[in-house]
Amino acid sequence: MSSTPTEESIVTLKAEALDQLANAADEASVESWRVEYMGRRGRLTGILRNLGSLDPDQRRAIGAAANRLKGELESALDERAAEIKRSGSSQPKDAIDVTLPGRRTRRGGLHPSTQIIREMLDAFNEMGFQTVEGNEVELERYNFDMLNIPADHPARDMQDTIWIDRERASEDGGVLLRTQTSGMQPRIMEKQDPPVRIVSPGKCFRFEATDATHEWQFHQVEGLAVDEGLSFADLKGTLYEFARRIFGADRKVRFRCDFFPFVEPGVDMSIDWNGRWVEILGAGMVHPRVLRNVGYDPEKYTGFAFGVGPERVAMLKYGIEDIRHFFGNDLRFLTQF
Ligand code: YSA
Repeated sequence: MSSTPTEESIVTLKAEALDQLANAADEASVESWRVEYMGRRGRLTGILRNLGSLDPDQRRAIGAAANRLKGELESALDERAAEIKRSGSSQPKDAIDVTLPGRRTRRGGLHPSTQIIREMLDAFNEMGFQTVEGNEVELERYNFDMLNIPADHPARDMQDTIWIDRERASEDGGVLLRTQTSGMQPRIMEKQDPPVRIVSPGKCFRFEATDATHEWQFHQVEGLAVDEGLSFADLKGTLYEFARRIFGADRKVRFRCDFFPFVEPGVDMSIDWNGRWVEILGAGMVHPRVLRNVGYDPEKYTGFAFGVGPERVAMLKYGIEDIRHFFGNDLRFLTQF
């Protein structure tokens, strides 16, 4: 500053300097500020240098004010520099440090249940089954009654569930979280005439104690085929081929008689797991009463159906020892797939 220093110019300089310093966000800005105000050609240095042009009284008064300001600006400078160091923002906020090593971007992935369900659906699709999506909230009528499981049937106890509205006054009965995907059988058959060949994946819920092979929420993939002349051999052939595609030709498979009110005869299928059998599905020939319930003629049509548990399939395929990992939300498990 080369003009004659005045008290006003010192007051103005102080306000500008402190304002600008407060806005200096990093070390480089603080250094530019220092040069602008206190460097060899700085604005305050200019005032101090020009004190000699003043008369003695003014020089004393303005000189004292200028020196006071110099002390204040030096303290403010030290303080601001320390603040910046403490906050670690020696870089502008949006600066990119190109010297940092690269980090892998975390990519999301499909849940293991979704992956195995897709694999299972692919196998059935290739065998001619069409995929149909179902509903998780189901009417009592489809989950139980249409499947030959009336209100007083003991099979209901084995599939105790979470009711949305149990007392609902309707001929469809209450509303519940479905216990099995089998409700899709009557839903599909009511809508279309044979031939039928569908698979329907989705979530099921049961009010039951959990252990290594039982969860209270799990998936199933339902399968249904109805046509003239379908036999138990078609059921067996379809399920053996499914097991071969998923587990390979060498894995041991066991078929056993089982009971489900909506099939006759009924079976279940297990897969060998280190000398132990783990059940993956229930199946059977569609009960004539179920066919009649949807208006099909059981003298003309026969059918087979099955319900597979994908989490159990994935456990057997990948050696997962506890089904509870699937819904534990633990990334150490989920990211392995
Ligand atoms: C039977 C005959 C048919 O014509 C059609 C479908 C069925 C299956 C029947 N709806 C059913 O749900 N049978 S099941 O209770 O034995 O379950 C079938 C499969 O679902 C089981 O083999 C298992 O793989 C899976 N599952 C059942 N409860 C489970 C479970 N998976 C995990 N946790 C549970 N609590």
